[in-house]
Amino acid sequence: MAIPATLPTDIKKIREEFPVLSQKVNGRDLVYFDNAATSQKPRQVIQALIDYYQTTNANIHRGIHTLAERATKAYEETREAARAFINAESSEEIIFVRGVTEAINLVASSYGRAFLREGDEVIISALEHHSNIVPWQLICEQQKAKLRVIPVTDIGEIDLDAYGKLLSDRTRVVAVNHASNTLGTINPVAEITRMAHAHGAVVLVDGAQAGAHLDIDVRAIDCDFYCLSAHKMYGPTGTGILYGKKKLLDAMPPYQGGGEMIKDVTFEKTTYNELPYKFEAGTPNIADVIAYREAFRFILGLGRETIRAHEHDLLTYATERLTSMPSVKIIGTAPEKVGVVSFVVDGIHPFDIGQMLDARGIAVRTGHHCTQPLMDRYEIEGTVRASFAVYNTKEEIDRLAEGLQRVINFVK
Ligand code: 7TS
Repeated sequence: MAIPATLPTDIKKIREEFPVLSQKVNGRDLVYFDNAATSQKPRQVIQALIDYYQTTNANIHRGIHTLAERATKAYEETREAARAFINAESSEEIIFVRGVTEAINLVASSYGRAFLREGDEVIISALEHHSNIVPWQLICEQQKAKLRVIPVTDIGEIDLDAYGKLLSDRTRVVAVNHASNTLGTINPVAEITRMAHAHGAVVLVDGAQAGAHLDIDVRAIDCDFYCLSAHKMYGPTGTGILYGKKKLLDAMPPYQGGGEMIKDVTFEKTTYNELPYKFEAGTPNIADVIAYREAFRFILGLGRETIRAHEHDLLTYATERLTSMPSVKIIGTAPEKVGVVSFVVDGIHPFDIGQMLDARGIAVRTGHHCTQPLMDRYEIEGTVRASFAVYNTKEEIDRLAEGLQRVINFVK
């Protein structure tokens, strides 16, 4: 695509790594602002997938032949890369899953079955994605435990005073996101964890919207579980990680039964494999796990500080541009945000805005963003959401603002 000459050359270079960006959509250069749903993939991730199938393809952990050993080694190298990326103590604490949804279901189901009892409480926030709500509802119903919800403030922050009041000796689990997919709010997860631990509760952090944007240090946060989806951080779909503290994972029963997760099987009794394999039943998503390693390399190669600074610039610029439009209202104005701008426009349905922007080659998401209770909190049906990645530019935000102005002029 024609990159405006005003762009810093490094952004041009970064964009060249993403083949999908250099296309026209509906006759215009694509502006991809749906990164919170899934990010685009750099060449090195795509190439790793091709290379794997062309040179390696074999099942892991069981063959002694050369290809099987090569595949196993590459698969385990991603585990080590994931460990380092979030600063976990041991790679035994890294479980490969399909993504954040499966990670949360694993913890809710396995930890919940073993440790939740009637009258116990699980705390989530009103800022959660459905995948950090529904698994807890399911297990609470099953175990007769109670789900409690921390309210959010008008600007979209978790209300820490209210949280403090909800915590009690009945609290067993606190599950919150590191950053909100709908509002962009970055939550004080270390503080939330400290408060939960004071009551003996374990903490799960949903890092879906943090992986591509924030520094993640699970030992500094001291959370008990942390979840990532590869596809939201420049990696492939269908894989991600669950981090869990070893002593908790050791104490938890298996989530699924099958090959790989066992030590010995007889019809009378089965003993389970050690960590992390106890939680990885069956043939995993080998190719995508191997390519995930390149996503970690891509992010660390650019540097998380650089990414954060660039996206912060984009967020500030987009916020200014949209705030200057009288009929536009931004939902979620917390001082600490990742690059997400959600907004509503007086008298125009978000869906119509999304369609008209798409006609101009601009991809945004519209609707409730899988956070219906949050929409209820603000008494709206949905928003239009633009979410940024490292390859986005201010010129693209200009295109969004111009497109939006045309929609408003057209409808009004
Ligand atoms: N948690 C958060 C905070 C999310 O943003 C998402 C996906 C998930 C969990 C689920 O992740 P998955 O990889 O298991 O699907 N969020 C979005 C979104 O904002 N638009 O599309 C998907």
